[in-house]
Amino acid sequence: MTTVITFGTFDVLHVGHLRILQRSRALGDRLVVGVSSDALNMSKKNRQAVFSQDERCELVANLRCVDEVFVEESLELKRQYIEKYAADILVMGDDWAGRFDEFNDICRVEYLPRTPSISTTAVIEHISGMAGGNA
Ligand code: C2G
Repeated sequence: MTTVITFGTFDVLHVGHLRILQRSRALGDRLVVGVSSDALNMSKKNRQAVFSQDERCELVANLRCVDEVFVEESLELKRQYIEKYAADILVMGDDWAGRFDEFNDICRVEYLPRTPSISTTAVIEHISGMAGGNA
């Protein structure tokens, strides 16, 4: 049984998120996802997530390709999370390429290409623009 682990905020869930989770799951038999806490997201992005960590966990946990979720409290705890969930493969989007190579001693580290032309920021800007147009 091959366990895959990946991490992310997954705010305003979109098809780029879904596809990387599907591609991660296809590398093994079980997919575990660390969803960034609200505090970790704020420290990474300097912006409050639209959906709370409980809502983001609920959405991700109920995708067919996801087997288990937990709240990622700190970027510094990656090694502990990989060991706790006995992950064989760590997947990250290629926006993080090279940043997690230090974990090659305990698992395989894969960086998958991001889906082009979609992001949480773009969705938020799109909706903000629509709201402005109707005002
Ligand atoms: N993603 C993607 N294509 C997009 C947008 C996002 O493949 N168009 C991927 C990202 O590369 C990431 C995952 O979806 O692997 C989640 O994206 P974010 O929520 O932006 O996650 P991020 O803030 O990069 O968190 O421990 C590391 C972090 O917690 C990663």
